[in-house]
Amino acid sequence: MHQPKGISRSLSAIGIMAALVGGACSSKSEVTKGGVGTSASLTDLMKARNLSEADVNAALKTYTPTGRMDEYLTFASGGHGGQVIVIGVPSMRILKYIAVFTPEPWQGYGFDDQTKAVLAGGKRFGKDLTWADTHHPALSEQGGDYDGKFLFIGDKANARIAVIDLSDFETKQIVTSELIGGDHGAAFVTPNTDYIVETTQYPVPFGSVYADPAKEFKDKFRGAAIFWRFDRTKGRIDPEASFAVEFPPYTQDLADAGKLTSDGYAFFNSINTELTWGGNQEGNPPMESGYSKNDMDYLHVVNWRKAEELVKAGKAETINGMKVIRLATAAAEGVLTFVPESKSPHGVDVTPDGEDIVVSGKLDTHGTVFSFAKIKAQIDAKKFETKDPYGVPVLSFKDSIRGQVELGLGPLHTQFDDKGNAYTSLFLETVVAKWSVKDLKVIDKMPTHYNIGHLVAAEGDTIHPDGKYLIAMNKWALDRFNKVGPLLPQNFQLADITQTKMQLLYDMPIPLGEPHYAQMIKVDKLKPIDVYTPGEDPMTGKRSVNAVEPNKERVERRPDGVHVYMTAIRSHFTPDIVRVKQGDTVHWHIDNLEQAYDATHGFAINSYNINISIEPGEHSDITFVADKAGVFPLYCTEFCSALHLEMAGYFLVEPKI
Ligand code: RUQ
Ligand code: CUA
Repeated sequence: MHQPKGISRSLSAIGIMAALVGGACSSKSEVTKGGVGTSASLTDLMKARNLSEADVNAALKTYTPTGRMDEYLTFASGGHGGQVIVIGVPSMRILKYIAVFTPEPWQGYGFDDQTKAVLAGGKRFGKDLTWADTHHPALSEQGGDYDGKFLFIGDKANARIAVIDLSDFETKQIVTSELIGGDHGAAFVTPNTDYIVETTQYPVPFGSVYADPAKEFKDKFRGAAIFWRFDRTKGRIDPEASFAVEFPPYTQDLADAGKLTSDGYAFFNSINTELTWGGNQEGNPPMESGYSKNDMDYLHVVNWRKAEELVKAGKAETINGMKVIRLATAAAEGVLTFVPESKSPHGVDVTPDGEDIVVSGKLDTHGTVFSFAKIKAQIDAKKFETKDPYGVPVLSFKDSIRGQVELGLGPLHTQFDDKGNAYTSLFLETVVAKWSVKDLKVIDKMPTHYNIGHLVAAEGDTIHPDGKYLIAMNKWALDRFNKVGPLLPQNFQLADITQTKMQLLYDMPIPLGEPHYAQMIKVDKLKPIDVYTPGEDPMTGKRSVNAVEPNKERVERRPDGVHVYMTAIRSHFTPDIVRVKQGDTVHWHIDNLEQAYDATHGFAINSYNINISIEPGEHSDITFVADKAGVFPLYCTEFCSALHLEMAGYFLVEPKI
C-alpha cells in the first residue's frame, strides 16, 4: 500500500487515530460503568431491539466489522439504470455501481473522449441511447469456472452487449447489431469465453425493416442467436469474427451454454410457437393468451461448434454487417434442433456436470430435466419425430427427458450448490425450492418477500458451485422497508445454504432499476489494480501519446485547435488559468500525477457540462468547442485533501470581435 502523501494526509491520519482510540475507550467505559456483563448486555440489547435468537444468529453471519472484507462479490444487473451493482457478501454492502450503458457523473463516464467513444459503440441507427434494460451479467470463464477477468452484460431493450474489465472495474466496449431488435438470452458465455451469446426476445424483420405483422409475421419476422467472438488477449469482442444463427419468430427467452459433456452446444427457450404478434384491437386475442395456446414450445438446441465450421466454410450470409447462418442451412446441417418443452418456459439452466438441462415453465408446476445424452443420441441417429413449419427437426419430448420434478407454482430460474442440489425460484409461490438433482425431489422451501425472480448462489452456475450463500432477487418489497412512496425498491434476500434447511439472513433494498440476474464470485479470483501506471489511458491500457509529465504542462495552439496539457496533484491543477478564444476547438489532456491509492481527483468546468474523474496515474482527454465566451471556474470535484477547495482555476474564453 502506498503511504498517504503530504501534510494534509498525515494530519488527517493522526485525527483518525485519535478518534479511533477515543471512541474505543468511551464505548468500553460505558459498558463497565453500567455494571452489565457481556452476556447480560447482549440480552438487554436483544430485548430492547426485539430480536430473537434466530435474528442474532443471522446477524452474526452477516455482520462485518469495520476493516473486514467480504468473502464473495456479487455482480448484479442494475436494471433500467443501465449499470452493474457490485455487492459484498455476506455483508451486502454496496461497493460500486459500474457505469455501463448510461452516462454516470461520479465516474465521469460519458464525459471524456474515452468513455464517450465506448457509449457511441452502442448507438443504433445513429441514435444515442441513454438508458438500458440490463438483465443478465456473465463473468468470463475458463474451463467452465469464473476466472475473475471480465464481466459482460446485455441490454434487453436495445440489443447491446458490454464488456467490463475487472482489472479496473470499468466498461471498455459496447457492441450492438442492428440485425436484431432487442435481446433477452444475454449475456451467456461458452465455457472458455470463446463466445458471448446474445439471443433475441421479440422478433423483428432483420434490420428492423418495415413489415406488417398481420400479413408477414411468419415469413419476415425472425429471431436469432448472436455468438459474439471474444478476444481474450485484447479484452474486446471482435464483431468481424462473430456470427449469428437465424431462428423462427418463436420469441426466444433465456439461454445457457453447455459445459463438460454438453460443451459445444447451447440451449434456448422459446415461448411463442403459436406465432402470436398482438393485435388485440385488430380481432386477435391479447398477446398473453395467444402466447399460451399450445401445450408445448420448443427448446432450441444449437450446435455452435458446427455453426462455427459452417461460417468458416463460407456458408453464412452477411446481413446488416453480421454473418448469419440462415434457418434452412441451420436446419439442414444439424446446427438447430428442437425439443418440445412445457409451454411458456422461462429459465433454462445446465447442471454443473453438463449432463442435464433444467427448464422451468412459468405455467407448469414442474421443472423438466432434459438429458443431454438422450438429446444427442437422437440427433446423431437423425431420429426425428417431426419437423416444424420452418423445416427444423423436432425430437421426441419423452425420449429427451430424464424426468420431472414437482416444484410448485411459477418456477423460473435454477442455481446449484456443491452437494448435488438445485435451487429454483418460484415466482407465484414466492419461495425458493431446494431439490435434489439426482432424485428429482424437493428437500426444502424458503419463503421470500416477495415474488422472487432470479436467484443467485455462490458460483452457482459454474462447474464448481460453492454452495454457501444464495440471494433471492425479489421483485416486490411491500412491507419489508420504510415507506418511500408508491415506487418501491427491489428486495435482495441473502440466505445461508450450507445446511439442509435454507436460512434467511438479511434483506437489502436495491433502489436502482429492476435488477434481474446476478453472479457471485469468490473474491480471491479477482485481482483488481490499485492505481494506473503514470500516463495510462484506461481504454488502451497503455501510456497515452498525450500523457502530460510534471513540468511539461502547457497550452499549445495548433491547426486543429488549442491543446491544453494539464496535470492534477494535491492540491492544484497546472496550469490553473487556461486562456482560449471563442470558437476554438479545445483538446484538454489531463493527467493525475498521484500514485497513492485512492488519491482520485475530479475535474469540472462550469457551464460546459464537463465533469470527469481522474484516478491516480490516469490520463484523460476531453474535446469540446469553446462556443460561449466568458469566465468559467474550473475545480476538483473529489474531496482529495485539506486544500481540496483551493484546487481550482479559471477557464477564460475571450470573446470574438
Ligand atoms: S429474466 S427475473 Cu431477464 Cu427472469 Cu428477469
Ligand atoms: Cu483534487 Cu479535490
